[in-house]
Amino acid sequence: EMSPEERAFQEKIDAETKIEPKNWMPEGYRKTLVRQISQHAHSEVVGMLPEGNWVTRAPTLKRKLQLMAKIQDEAGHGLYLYSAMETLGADRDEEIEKLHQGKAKYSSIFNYPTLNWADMGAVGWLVDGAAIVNQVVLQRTSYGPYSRAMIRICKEESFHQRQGYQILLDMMREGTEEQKQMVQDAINRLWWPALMMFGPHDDESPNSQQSMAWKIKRKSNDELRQMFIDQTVPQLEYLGCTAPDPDLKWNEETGHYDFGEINWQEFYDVLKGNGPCNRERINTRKKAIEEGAWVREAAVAYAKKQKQRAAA
Ligand code: FAQ
Repeated sequence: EMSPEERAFQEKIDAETKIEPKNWMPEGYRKTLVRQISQHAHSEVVGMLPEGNWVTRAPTLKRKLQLMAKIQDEAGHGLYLYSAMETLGADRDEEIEKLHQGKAKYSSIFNYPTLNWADMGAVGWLVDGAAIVNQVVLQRTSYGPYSRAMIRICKEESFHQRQGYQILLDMMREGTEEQKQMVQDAINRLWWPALMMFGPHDDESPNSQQSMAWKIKRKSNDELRQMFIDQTVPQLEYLGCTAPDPDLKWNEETGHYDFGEINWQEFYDVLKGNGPCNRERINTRKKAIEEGAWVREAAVAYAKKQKQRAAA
């Protein structure tokens, strides 16, 4: 049975009124949001690493600047999201510590390596592409601060998606035979991991039902995955590439593409920390925090000094 507070809360949700930090909310709603938003923030931050791998090897100065700008955007997204999470009473340092101890999840996709320059195109096109499909819907999520963070994030992600696709188009149109093969190779490796970003099938997704009722999630994992496939396959064909999925084909009757089954064993292995790069990613983040400690200390000392001067 719902308490009167809970009923009033659900009525607000049903009426599409946003829930704000100081409003009453069920403990489960708060916990679910802290879980999802912290995982989302960690994903943005760890998500910088596969692309960071190519900053020193970008083929031209222009490409390097674009890549650096994109990576900085991801850092910014992480910061908005940690702030949104803090409005729920969660502690940023504690949540980051859980990440470093391997106790917190972040998107499975960032545990795969980026092996050639075409991966920078494929990450922008497929990974940011999948992220947008998920996040456009999250602009309508019921929690105000999360929903507002998504609006700006989506604008930046669409720029990322286009710059990624442009890298691939240039390689396919003007590249050598070897460069064209690099594009196909990047797609072969990242295609299935991109589809895994949407999470398990709806009937295997323990959080979906309650999150949909609370309108934290507005569309299900399988619905979003299908939307992504439907919008991406024509772009794949325009590139002149193929997907590593023999079952991928247009279905006249449903008006959607049919596609093959994801390797769920691989998905759960990556979630457990056993993907190709999990350990490397966490170690890199820990090292970054340790090596940046002096910068944070200096900033705090400087702020203190300025405050004392202002008071004097
Ligand atoms: N990876 O019951 P559900 C980006 C976990 S985009 C890892 O269905 P839920 C941009 C799930 O957390 C990527 N874990 O869960 C960028 C749950 O675990 P828990 C970030 C996954 O929450 C681009 C368990 O499996 N985007 O960063 C994954 O209802 C390029 C059961 O699953 C977001 O985080 C996965 N793929 O639905 C940055 C979007 N899938 O906590 C740099 C916001 C599922 O119970 C470069 N998040 N799990 O132990 C969401 O929309 C949802 O959390 C889902 C999962 C849809 C990801």
